Formats: sequence, C-alpha cells, structure tokens
Amino acid sequence: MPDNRLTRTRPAPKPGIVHLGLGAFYRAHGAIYTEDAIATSGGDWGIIGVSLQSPTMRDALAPQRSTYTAVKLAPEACRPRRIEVIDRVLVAREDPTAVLDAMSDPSIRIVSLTVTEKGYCHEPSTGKLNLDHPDIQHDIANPLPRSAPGYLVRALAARRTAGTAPFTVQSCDNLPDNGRVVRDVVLALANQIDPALADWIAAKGRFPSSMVDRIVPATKPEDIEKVTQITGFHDAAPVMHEPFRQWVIEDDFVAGARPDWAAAGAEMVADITAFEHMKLRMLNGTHSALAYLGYLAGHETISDVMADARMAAFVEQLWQTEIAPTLTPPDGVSLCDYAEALASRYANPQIRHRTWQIAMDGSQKLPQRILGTLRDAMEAGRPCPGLILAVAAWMRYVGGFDEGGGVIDVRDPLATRLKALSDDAETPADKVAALLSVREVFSEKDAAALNGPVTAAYQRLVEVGARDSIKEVLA
Ligand code: CS2
Repeated sequence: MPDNRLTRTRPAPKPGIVHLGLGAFYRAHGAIYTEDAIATSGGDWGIIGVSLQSPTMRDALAPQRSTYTAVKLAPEACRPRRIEVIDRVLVAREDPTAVLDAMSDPSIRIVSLTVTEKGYCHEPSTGKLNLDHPDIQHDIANPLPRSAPGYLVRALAARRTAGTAPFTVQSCDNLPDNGRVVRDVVLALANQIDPALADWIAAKGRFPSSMVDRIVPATKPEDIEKVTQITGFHDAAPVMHEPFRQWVIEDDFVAGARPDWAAAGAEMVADITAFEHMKLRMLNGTHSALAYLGYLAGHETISDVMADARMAAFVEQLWQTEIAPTLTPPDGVSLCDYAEALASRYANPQIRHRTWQIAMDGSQKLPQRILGTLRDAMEAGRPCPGLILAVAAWMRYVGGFDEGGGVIDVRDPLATRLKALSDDAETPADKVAALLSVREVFSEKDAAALNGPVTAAYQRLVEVGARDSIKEVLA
C-alpha cells in the first residue's frame, strides 16, 4: 500500500443510515449533503454503506477507513474535498447476515437506496414487482436475501419481531414517484412472505419520494492519478462531480427522524411531483436521447455532443418544443432558465460523461424519461420528431452495431433478448415492430401509437445515419 494512502482525520459519526448501493452517485450526492447537515446541525447520522454484489468498493475504501475524495469539476478549476461521513462498507453477497443485522439495529432510522432502476426488480412500464425475477423468487423462499427489496423486507420483518419501529425507506434513484415504487415492491414482496408483515409495513412504514440531481461520471483510472496529483494522497475510490447539486425530499419520515438536510441546501417539500417530472423529462430524457444519437454519431461524451452545433440545436429543440410543453414547472421555476442551466452543465468540458455510460440499461430508463413525454405530446396532437428519433436510435443501439459496423458493448438487463429480436427480424419495419413488442418497456397502446413514426425514423437512421437524421428533424 502506498505510504501516502488517504485516511481519516476524525472518527465517523455514529451511524443512523444504511445506504444500499454505494456507487459514485451517492458518494457525490447524498453522502455530502448528510456530512454538511451534520456539520451544521449535528445528529447521529453516520452512514453504513452496502454494496449488494461486488466487494470492489469495500476493498478500495477499507484501507482508507471509509474516507474518500470528492472532486468538484468546475469549468475553470477542480476542488477536492475529503468526505468522512461513511462509517464502514458491507458486502451483501459475502455476508448477508451482517447487512440484515445493521439494518435491524434500532439506531438505524433510515435505509436509503441508489440501486439503479433495475435494482427494484419491477416492470418499468407498470411499476409492479416482477414476481418471476429470479432474485425475487429466491427471496420469497429464503431468509437470506439477494435483492434490494428482499433486504428491506427481511430487515423490516426482524424489526417487527423485535418490537422496533420500522426505518424510513428512502429511494434516491431516477424513477418517477420513487417512494411509491419502492413501497409497492416492498409490500408486494412482504405479502408473498407474510401478509401480516405487509399490513404492519403499510401502516407504520414511510417511503418518502425524492428527486436527486448531480452529474457524476464513473471514476476512471486517470481520475485516480489526477487526485493524487492535486491532493498528494493516493485515493483508490475518488468521485468526480459537477458543481451543481439538487435534492428535493418529500418530508415524511418515521417519527420525523432525519438529518437536517435543509441546512445543507436540500428542499424539504410536501409533494415532489413537479420537480421530478421536470428533472426526469428535461435532464434524463435528453441525456438518454443524446446518449444514443451521440454514440451513433461517434461522440464519446456529452460535452463532445454539446460542442457539435447541430446536436446542441437538437437538444434545444427537444427542450423547447417537445418536452417543456408537457410540464407544469414547480412554483417559481422557469423551464427556460432550467434548460439554459442544463445546456451549460452538459457543456462543462471537465465532465467526461460518456454517452456509453448513459446508454446503459435503456430498457429500464426509456419509459419514465421519454415515453411518458411522447404519450402526453401525442395525446395533445403535438408531433415529437426528436424524441421519436431518440427511440429509433435506442433500437439501433440495442441492435449491437454502430454506424461503421463496429460492435457495441450493450449493457442492459434485457440486452440478449433485445439483440435477438433485432437480429431475427429482416426489415427495419420488422425490427421496430419486434422491439415494440417488449411489454416491459412499451405498453400495447404506446406500441400502436409509435409503430409508424418510429419505423420511419429508424429507416432514416439506417439510410443517412444519426447526424443527418438530426438535421432532418431540426425545424
Ligand atoms: C444519467 C444520470 O446515467 C444516466 O442515465 O442520465 O445518471 C444523470 O447524470 C443524473 O440523473 C443527473 O442527476
């Protein structure tokens, strides 16, 4: 181990939170808000991080006593900061009992999650728990779980048996109404195991929704080098993030117990719906559109995409004529200002956010990012050629070949099936029809409405490519 290895300067606060899914996003967002809240208002809100699958994060953080560097990447400078709010990291696959014990401890009052869309084991088009999911089948039959919903249910069961109040379950994933989604999957799974447990959770549990926002690209090997250069310490797991951050939280916690996140700048509100629609459609919707089209057009990162004037004009058109008209903004927020801020966040050249990274798991993302907007716009009789093109670009992408015939490394829980559907169909029209039949993504009604326009857009992608297809949809 290098002798300049990063380490702690002070003990971690006593834990009050268990966080499932300790990736870069949470370490650059929720963990920093929590550290700031404790610095201002105190409280036993240290964090026990849990990796559900891989030991990588634990192995990187353990030698540095769970501390790490968060680097704020402003266009003009980067600012490192040492984060010390994490107490320890557990690996669920290695020791599920240790995770359940931590979650059952009465001093833990919140279990938060960033497990990505697929971690909820639900059907993206309906939001319902997928009872055929192999991890869910396993978790119904076994007391030591594999899935995030399984951990929540088994730990809540242990608390009920011990006479302890439930913890608050706080989803921090990019899902609409994420509190309701996690509540529904937890109740559906609890009901399979013990209906009385489901009743207890329904009566006593709390599942506040939250809207999270900060652009955090995956940490790359060169980032680790850079952090050593600027801080003098070797950190095996730094996080690189943009300056902007936003967290809007529905203020509904068991016994009102939570860190004073408002002191750190979070917005505590009664209803987050307007914030969440705005963010999922304006930010994540265009992120996904630019990821597929940008990747096909040969752009490596979102800032590269924004440096291409045609692509930048395209995203403006998406915001102004296709997405914003479907939204009612939160009180006091202007969608024009919001779009302008997004354009400069995307263009930040310090942020090397790969189109390939955002393109991951499209089957889980499309419904809430793009398909809802399309449905609303089409019902109102407004054409959406840009978003239609984005759906066609996703179909082209999951077919597995880029425009030069190169193989794409498609990461998606449905990747094999999507590729087979595309490969087995002959013509563009058949490929589009086959992909529209994937009911986890497209409802029957969506598929019928999208078939004609998406087929036409897909055809153009094949004939002229992504950049010229974009030119054709620009007004
Ligand atoms: C991105 C998000 O990877 C993706 O799908 O769209 O992670 C995005 O960067 C964040 O939601 C920004 O808050």
